[in-house]
Amino acid sequence: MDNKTIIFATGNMGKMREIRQILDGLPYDILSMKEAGLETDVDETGETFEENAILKARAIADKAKKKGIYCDAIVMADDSGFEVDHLGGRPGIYSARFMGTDTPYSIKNQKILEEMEGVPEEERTARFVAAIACVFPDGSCKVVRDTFEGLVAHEAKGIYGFGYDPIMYVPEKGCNSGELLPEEKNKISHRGKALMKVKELLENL
Ligand code: ITT
Repeated sequence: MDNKTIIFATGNMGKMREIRQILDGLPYDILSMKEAGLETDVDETGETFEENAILKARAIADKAKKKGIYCDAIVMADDSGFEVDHLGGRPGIYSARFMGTDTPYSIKNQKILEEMEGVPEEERTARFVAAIACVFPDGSCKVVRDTFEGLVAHEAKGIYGFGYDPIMYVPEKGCNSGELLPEEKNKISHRGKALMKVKELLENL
């Protein structure tokens, strides 16, 4: 039997790489929205990760419907971010937009490290959060969420991952998230754990 299709509504290649690694082995072809010819800009006007994930997935599902393509596909979207407790949860849902979307992460990360200078260990708690929305061909929608807990590091380290990975220290691993090999990060990350929940949903369809 032919594989079914999952379209992932993301323009972030770092996310897309992780999603493919984690969902590898499922009987689904996984396409980015660009590969499906369904690229679109979505205003992330929601106030939560969940709301924004649903907005992104629905926008692409609606576009597919209008074009009359991929009508049997499951459309998914990830809305995620880095929450720093001492900064009142910033950058949070604004993680991609923090200091401007085109600003390099070396600069965004440096800014957070500066804002956290002198803050004691017990107040450096932070986490990555991911909400993943799945829109099914019948129009129904499910959202899952998970977190990846850590501390704001004292310096940026590591060449793996993307975004804020270099500045989150992961106590259980004794290194920063940016120093974790992809397969190690995927086992414990917000996105890895949320996608395991998605796998369960798919297995029970
Ligand atoms: P799409 O909306 O196209 O998926 P985006 O990058 O704009 O891409 P979000 O609005 O969900 O996505 O913002 C997520 C941001 O949070 C991302 O750009 C990173 O800055 C940060 N982030 C999320 N997951 C991360 C991870 O695993 N490691 C490092 N940073 C992460």
